[in-house]
Amino acid sequence: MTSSASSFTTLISWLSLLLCFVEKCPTAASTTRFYDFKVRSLRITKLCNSKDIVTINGMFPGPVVYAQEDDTVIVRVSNLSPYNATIHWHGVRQRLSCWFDGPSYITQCPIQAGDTFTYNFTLVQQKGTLFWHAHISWLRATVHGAIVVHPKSGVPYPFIFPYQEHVIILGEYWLRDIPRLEQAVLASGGPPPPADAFTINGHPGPNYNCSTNDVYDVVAVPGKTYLLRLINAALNMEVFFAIADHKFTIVEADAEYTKPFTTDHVMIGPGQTLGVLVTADQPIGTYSMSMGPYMSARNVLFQNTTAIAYFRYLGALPSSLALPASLPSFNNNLAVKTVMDGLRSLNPAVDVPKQIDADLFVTIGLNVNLCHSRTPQQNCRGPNGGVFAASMNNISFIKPKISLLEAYYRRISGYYTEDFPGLPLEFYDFVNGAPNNSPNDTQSLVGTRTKVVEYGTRVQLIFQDTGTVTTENHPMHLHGYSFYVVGYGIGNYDPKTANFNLVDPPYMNTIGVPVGGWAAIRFVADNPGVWFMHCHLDIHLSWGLGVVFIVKDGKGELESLPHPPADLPRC
Ligand SMILES: *[C@@H]1O[C@H](CO)[C@@H](O)[C@H](O)[C@H]1NC(C)=O
Ligand SMILES: *[C@@H]1O[C@H](CO)[C@@H](O)[C@H](O)[C@H]1NC(C)=O
Ligand SMILES: *[C@@H]1O[C@H](CO)[C@@H](O)[C@H](O)[C@H]1NC(C)=O
Ligand SMILES: *[C@@H]1O[C@H](CO)[C@@H](O)[C@H](O)[C@H]1NC(C)=O
Ligand SMILES: *[C@@H]1O[C@H](CO)[C@@H](O)[C@H](O)[C@H]1NC(C)=O
Ligand SMILES: [Cu+2]
Repeated sequence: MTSSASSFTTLISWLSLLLCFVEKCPTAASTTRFYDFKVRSLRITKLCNSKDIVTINGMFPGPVVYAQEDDTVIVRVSNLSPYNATIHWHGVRQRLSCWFDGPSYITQCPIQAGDTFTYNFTLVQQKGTLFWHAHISWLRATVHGAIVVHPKSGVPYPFIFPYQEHVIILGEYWLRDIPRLEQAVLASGGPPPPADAFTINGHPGPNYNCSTNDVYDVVAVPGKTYLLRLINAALNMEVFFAIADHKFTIVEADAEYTKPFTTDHVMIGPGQTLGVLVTADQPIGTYSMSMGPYMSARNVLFQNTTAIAYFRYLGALPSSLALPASLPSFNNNLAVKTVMDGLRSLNPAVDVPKQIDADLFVTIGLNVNLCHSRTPQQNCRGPNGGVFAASMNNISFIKPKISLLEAYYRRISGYYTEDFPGLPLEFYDFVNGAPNNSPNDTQSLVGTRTKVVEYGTRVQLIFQDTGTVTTENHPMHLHGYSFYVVGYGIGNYDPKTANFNLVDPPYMNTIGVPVGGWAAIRFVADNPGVWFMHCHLDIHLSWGLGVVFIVKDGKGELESLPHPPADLPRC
């Protein structure tokens, strides 16, 4: 670009900024962003072991996808690894583009070794921090990266313009090969082992003996404000995050602006993202940014060490000791509630559905099923010689052999049923009791059941945690939509006492349902397709904590699902 052209562009963007304050923001032309993703299995030397991990373009975490609101993103994924792969664009609402959502056996068959598939979707009215990740087996552990969607040119943030932005991806790392680990855990019927390390942007930090000299750091200029785009890409752990002696102001959650809320820690579950502002307003020094466990379930082994990165002021002596951050203790449920209470939509005109067409009540939790293996020593390692399972309304989801979207679209019968119940079979004391008053009744039913809804249905869904095996905070994620979190509480949901916020509820895609409690969400089912809703702890998803919504086409224009792309993988 010539300098006169660029100053002209600058002038235009200043003018539009001005317009933005005066009137409605101008709609800048949207662009198409192209990315090439190569799935590769290779060695990453910055981690202490020397085995191969599955990556995108040899990077861990993977490349950042940058775009602006309303841009189209085209990503060609070539699978050069020996494993089946798919990529999910987590939080992208995929308006009329369900074919490109990515969950394996839900919207597509896997991209098999040697094959290529091109994802093509538009970020319709979306901006903020999202991420992409593999949505097949447990490959997400290493196959993930950020999606950063900026506002349109000339449209300001509704908060102080940060001096710099940093993506901070929180992860869990295993020294063992992930596909083998998955196979072994699922065959055992028992729980997964804790991760060997937590990681911040791929670095475990000084608490792990392999990486003391290799710590991720953010260099901070005294007095400046930074926007940290936090993403929890961990497989199975919800975590706390804090910076020593610094407070955060949360300004965005799941790529939607929130009312500014200041806190000294955050809790973030797998599948969630938070935009937080932090100002370098402390004495010059090096401050730890720490990530530690939040574990709400009983009797679960977990990684009980913190990953550390540095928030290092310009001018701090390299030898200066990093000040430690204090994190809430691993079972501090109140610290979780405090953060949740602070999440409110910034948008003064939220369009929360006030009338409800479909009122669903769905229990979520763990189960132990009977083990029928002839080699119980190897395969019946769950409690009391059973096998672990997990369910929604007592149904453990079994993934089908073909893509459900294809089965639905081409009317291929026999792969799923349409009888997912909108209510539990029995109402009992879900949190403290047992069905039929029989504490040994921990079993679930298995099936590939879906819930079919008409286009435009206004849905309310209450998630109710159960105490079968153990209560636990489950990060529930819905594909294809954001939803308003209109209420939550502890214990069994009771419509007579439940408090709902229909004024400024946060608009999210993943909600951590309080341990031993409930959460209520609302959304309008106006995006046709086959949409997965599941717990974002991969082990729970593998055990069956998921269900599929089928949203039918509407009658109007732009209300039906387009034809599948020509290169859609086959099973
Ligand atoms: C992406 O989708 C749009 C709209 O459906 C289409 O016009 C375009 O050709 C597609 N691009 C690619 C590279 O597939
Ligand atoms: C740290 O070192 C000890 C002893 O050498 C070893 O047993 C352990 O596995 C190491 N931990 C990590 C995370 O590498
Ligand atoms: C986790 O580690 C902390 C600090 O080392 C310790 O106090 C606590 O007992 C540990 N918790 C569990 C559940 O292992
Ligand atoms: C779930 O289904 C199993 C198997 O049919 C049954 O034994 C159990 O009572 C059911 N539990 C609930 C809570 O409905
Ligand atoms: C990869 O996907 C294909 C198609 O679904 C399936 O037949 C094959 O068994 C899968 N391979 C592995 C290793 O899971
Ligand atoms: Cu869960």
